[in-house]
Amino acid sequence: NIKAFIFDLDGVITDTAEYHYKSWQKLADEEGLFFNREINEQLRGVSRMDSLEIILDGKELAEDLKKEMTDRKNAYYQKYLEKISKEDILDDMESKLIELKEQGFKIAVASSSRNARKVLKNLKISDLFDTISDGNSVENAKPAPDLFLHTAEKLGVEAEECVVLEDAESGVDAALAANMIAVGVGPDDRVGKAHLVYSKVAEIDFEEILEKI
Ligand code: G16
Ligand code: MG
Repeated sequence: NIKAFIFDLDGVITDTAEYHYKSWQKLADEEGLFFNREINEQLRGVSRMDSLEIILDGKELAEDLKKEMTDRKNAYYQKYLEKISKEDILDDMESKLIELKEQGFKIAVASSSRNARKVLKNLKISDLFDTISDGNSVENAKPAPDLFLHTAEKLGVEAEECVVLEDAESGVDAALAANMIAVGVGPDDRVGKAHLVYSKVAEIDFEEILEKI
């Protein structure tokens, strides 16, 4: 008996991946670190510090230096965020969200991003959600189930009553670990472990999801 839909932000509601990419690329260039789009793909849904660790690829640095680097990357990223607006909502996601609410479902955002509230504010959809969880909400990032479990608790529903929409492998893993229904958005080699997969956001069909699960 599904009561709530929990949405990942980056890759499901909007696509800020390109801005993350450009910001990491700038930092990597400044630091002489090897980075490209292929490595960037591995950062999908991964927290800021975990992303830096992937880029460092085993290279050990002092904690304060790593903190300075992630702060610098975030400053570049926030510059891009100033430019985003309602037009950056993917496809017909806003009308889909409104429809789910009208049908009586609770809806939430559960993003790894510490900038999630800022992004939602600029997209002008913050008020639609019953609750918003972000990169500050729990200690253990995706693929740990914590962020989704925390979100279900705030919604007042059981994990089994939640459907999670995710574009990242780490997010699908987190949803499955939380004992929720996982709907993947993207190629099978990325989100194929989900209960149901759509290749892109425009194809997500909520009626079908409710029928099939
Ligand atoms: C998003 C992105 C990730 C990013 C993470 C942390 O997660 O997909 O690439 O590294 O947030 O972002 P920030 O540096 O803003 O805290 P999600 O969960 O919304 O896909
Ligand atoms: Mg995502």
